[in-house]
Amino acid sequence: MTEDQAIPAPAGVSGRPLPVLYSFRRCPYAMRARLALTASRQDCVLHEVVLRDKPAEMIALSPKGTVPVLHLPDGQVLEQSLDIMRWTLARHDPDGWLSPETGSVAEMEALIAACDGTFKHHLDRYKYAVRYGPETDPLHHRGEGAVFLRRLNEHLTDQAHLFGSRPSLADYAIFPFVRQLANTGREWFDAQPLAELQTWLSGHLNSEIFQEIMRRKANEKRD
Ligand SMILES: N[C@@H](CCC(=O)N[C@@H](CS)C(=O)NCC(=O)O)C(=O)O
Repeated sequence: MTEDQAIPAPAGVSGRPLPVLYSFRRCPYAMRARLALTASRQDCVLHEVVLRDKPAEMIALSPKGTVPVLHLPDGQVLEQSLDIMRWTLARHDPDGWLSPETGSVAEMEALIAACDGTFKHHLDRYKYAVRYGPETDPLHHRGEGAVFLRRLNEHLTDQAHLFGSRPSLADYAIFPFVRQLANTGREWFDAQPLAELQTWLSGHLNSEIFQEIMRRKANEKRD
């Protein structure tokens, strides 16, 4: 992706204006958007946002104030990570993310909804328990999150990815959130009897596409 060029309508190599992506490197929602844009070879202008100091032009486009936001050259604004994935893959899906080998698009969407719903609820209360008050027990929420991890592991018992032998929309939409839970308590995660899930996660973390979307700008500070 081209980084930090002038907005609102910078041109790509073809001379056509490019979409502008407002993103935050470590946000799992922004990761899934960057993964899909990269897979579909959709060039964008990438704006790395500081979450406590969001740019006024992003808030003007999307007052709800979350990343990712994709501003298309025709003025359309996509402000949900899954909408960005669906939009770009509908235009170009060379690796067949929308055509799972096993199961259907509806089944992928249902698994993603469980990730974004119940699993994310427990993940937040495990990772950021103090934000939810003293009665919030992070270990209880870790245990509840593990219910979804076991569900994922079952998908992976006879295939390398959630919907077949190659990764699909579901894998790329979900693994950034599993990464976040694993990083919150690495020893605990590694000790779980979830061998297939652990292999799946490390495969994604070591993949070329993940390395690419996590690459820092030359002048960016490490966090
Ligand atoms: N439903 C949204 C959720 C996006 C979201 O919650 N992003 C977080 C960062 S991971 C955010 O921007 N939070 C606002 C903030 O922290 O100020 C999506 O799928 O894009």
